Amino acid sequence: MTMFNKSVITRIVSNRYHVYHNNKIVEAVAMGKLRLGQKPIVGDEVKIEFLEEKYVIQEVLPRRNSLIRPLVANVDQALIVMSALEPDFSYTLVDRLIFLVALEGIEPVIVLTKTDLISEEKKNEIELEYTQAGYRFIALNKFDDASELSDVLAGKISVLAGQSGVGKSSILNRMNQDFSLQTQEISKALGRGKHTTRHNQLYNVENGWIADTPGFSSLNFSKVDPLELAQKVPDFAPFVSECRYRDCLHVSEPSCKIKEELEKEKISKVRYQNYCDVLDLIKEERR
Ligand SMILES: Nc1nc2c(ncn2[C@@H]2O[C@H](COP(=O)(O)OP(=O)(O)OP(=O)(O)O)[C@@H](O)[C@H]2O)c(=O)[nH]1
Ligand SMILES: [Mg+2]
Ligand SMILES: [Zn+2]
Repeated sequence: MTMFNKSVITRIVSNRYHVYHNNKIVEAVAMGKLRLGQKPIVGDEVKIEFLEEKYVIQEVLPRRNSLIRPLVANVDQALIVMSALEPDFSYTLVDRLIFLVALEGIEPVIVLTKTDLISEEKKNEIELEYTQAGYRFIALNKFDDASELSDVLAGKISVLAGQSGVGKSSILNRMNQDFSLQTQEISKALGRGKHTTRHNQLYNVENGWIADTPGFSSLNFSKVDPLELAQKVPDFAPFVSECRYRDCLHVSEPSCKIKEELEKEKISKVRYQNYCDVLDLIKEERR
């Protein structure tokens, strides 16, 4: 396993850094000069030395990328978690998360949880919507041990993204009995008005790292550049170079390849509509 010869920050508690280093987790402090620059975050790869009885982070290596929610660096993929029911499945929410993740150049993997609560037909319908468009898709229920995720996670840094109560922490608990992360019935979580999971931490699973993260309460598109989104929606990406205009938003421009493919049902109508709604949202949020 080459990747984890690297030293990686797995958790930050005030100014103490938990760093995976030489096959174990050590606690380290940051050099004074480090704190003046970019603040290290979970997922950062670091150079670390043992000096005067303690581990000291000497340098943070350049980041490949970083997500803001959750705040994690060097993310290889995001598992977009959505429950089949409780809370209700929402194509809108899944697609908005796909867009945000794709804008960061991070690969989305769709994970449908709580499939024990819906019919096989309904499950298949959701699965087809995403597999047809080329997404990786995994369906889970509470009787699964979640080992289906093993291949997906191996050797990578992954984050779990999804609203509160969809079962993100439950997935990790099923993958490793030692974790015993706190989970909670959604009715209770909503009643308290708080999320069950409240901090960022990377957990070691299947020779990879995965961050359990608090569910979000809202998604913000105000800083998204519509043209960038138009290029990066994964469903559109294979075709965008064939639109007549380089700055095509795929709305009402002539000779738009995306609209052509949409007519031929080669691009999902659901995703296209969700994309158009997000364009409107960007306009509104900018006002
Ligand atoms: N029926 C069913 N319930 C599930 C399944 N997975 C999780 N749950 C339940 O869903 C509830 C919420 O699960 P959590 O794992 O706490 O959800 P979370 O996404 O981590 O929530 P936050 O930490 O608040 O963001 C718990 O009561 C779980 O027992 C499943 O596959 N089927
Ligand atoms: Mg949780
Ligand atoms: Zn176009």
